[in-house]
Amino acid sequence: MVLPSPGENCQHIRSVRYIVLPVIEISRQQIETMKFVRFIMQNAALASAPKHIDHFSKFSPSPLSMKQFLDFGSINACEKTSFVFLRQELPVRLSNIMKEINLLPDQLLTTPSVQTVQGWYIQSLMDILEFLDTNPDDHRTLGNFADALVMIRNRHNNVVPTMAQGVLEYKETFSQDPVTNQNIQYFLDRFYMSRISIRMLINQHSLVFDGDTNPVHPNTIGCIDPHCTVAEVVQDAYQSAKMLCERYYLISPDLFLQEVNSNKKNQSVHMEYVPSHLYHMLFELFKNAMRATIEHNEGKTSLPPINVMVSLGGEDMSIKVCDRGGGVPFRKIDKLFSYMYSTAPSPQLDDHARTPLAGFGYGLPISRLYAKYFQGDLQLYSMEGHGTDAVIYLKALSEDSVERLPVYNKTALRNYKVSQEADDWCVPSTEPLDMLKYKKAK
Ligand code: W6P
Repeated sequence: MVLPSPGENCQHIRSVRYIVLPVIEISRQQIETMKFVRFIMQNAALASAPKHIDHFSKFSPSPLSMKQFLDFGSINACEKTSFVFLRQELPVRLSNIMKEINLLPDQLLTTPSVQTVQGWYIQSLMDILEFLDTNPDDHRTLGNFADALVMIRNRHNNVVPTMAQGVLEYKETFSQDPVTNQNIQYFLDRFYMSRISIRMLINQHSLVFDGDTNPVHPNTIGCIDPHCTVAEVVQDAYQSAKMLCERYYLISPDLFLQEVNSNKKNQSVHMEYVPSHLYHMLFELFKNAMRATIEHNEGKTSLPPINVMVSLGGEDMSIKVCDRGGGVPFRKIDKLFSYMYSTAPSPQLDDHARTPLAGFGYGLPISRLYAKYFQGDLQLYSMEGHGTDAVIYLKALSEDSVERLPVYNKTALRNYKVSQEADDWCVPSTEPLDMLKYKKAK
């Protein structure tokens, strides 16, 4: 193929009075040729992706502790250190989870949605690999890297709804059996946990090294508040849920908040944490608690309040959100956390006025992942007929708050290869046992 060389017929000199302007005139044919060349070159670059994925997936991700995150944002570390760490660690985390995407059943892997998501991951991996042979001492490198991170983060903004679309297509064509549910659950828990961790790394780098302090929260280090006042986040999340609730139901239950600090009596509870993660979890729990409270107490003149207890111990910082919304039967609790069972067509397509306060989408399973991300958990204790207690468990000590990351290894591979036995317990018979048969046999 012959490429048009500049100077032959691309560039002309046009003089306008005394000013001489070089003007690049390119024919449509040449534009098409250039587009084609770029397309081929990009694809050639993307074609090498599997080789890179194989290489980087051989490394285990390196979980960071809360303390290490804070160190990156203090005098101990600099942007260069962070850059050198991230240009290795981000490809490792991306490649580890990309290996698992490839293990999805073909009918899910080949849906347009999952293909789109996979394309984003490949593109982002290649974007970061560009920096492997750049000079960390060149300040332009650091600037370009920061720009690349912003672009990558934006590229992946819609991963959750796009994956949900894939799951929707998959479950419409295939059975919704417990084995399928279990496999989707296993993958998406790991996939979204990996995503949370990658976004955390990107956010920390961009927030800490953008040169400004956060004007609203000047003491935060990136998105970590070293002195996060838990009760304040509870109040914020409650207020937001209350506004949403009143839009739909015109009323909302009150909040009754108590605190126990077993370490420093009569002092409010503080911890090193990511306020946005805590807010996300609490907002989700409040929406659920409010909906249950209102729907269970329809027609009554007063609503029972939502009781919240914040408790700091030596090891745990726990938050319990209690509603008297009639509870959920035990059989259905796991389904509240199931990606497959809670994937419904977007409620936007439905009657807008009746958009439910909560109950659709991935709010609960993803909230639980936020809790688990720094070694905590989120559990529901429900009593059908009465109400539900939701408890967020977090690590009180920052040295215990270490990222919990999936790793692609033989065990993970095995979990995708074997389809877990559906059930190895007897199915109770509906017919009463005929004891007469056994008597005769004696
Ligand atoms: C319910 C169901 C639920 C889920 C999560 C949190 C609170 C509640 N209450 O009835």
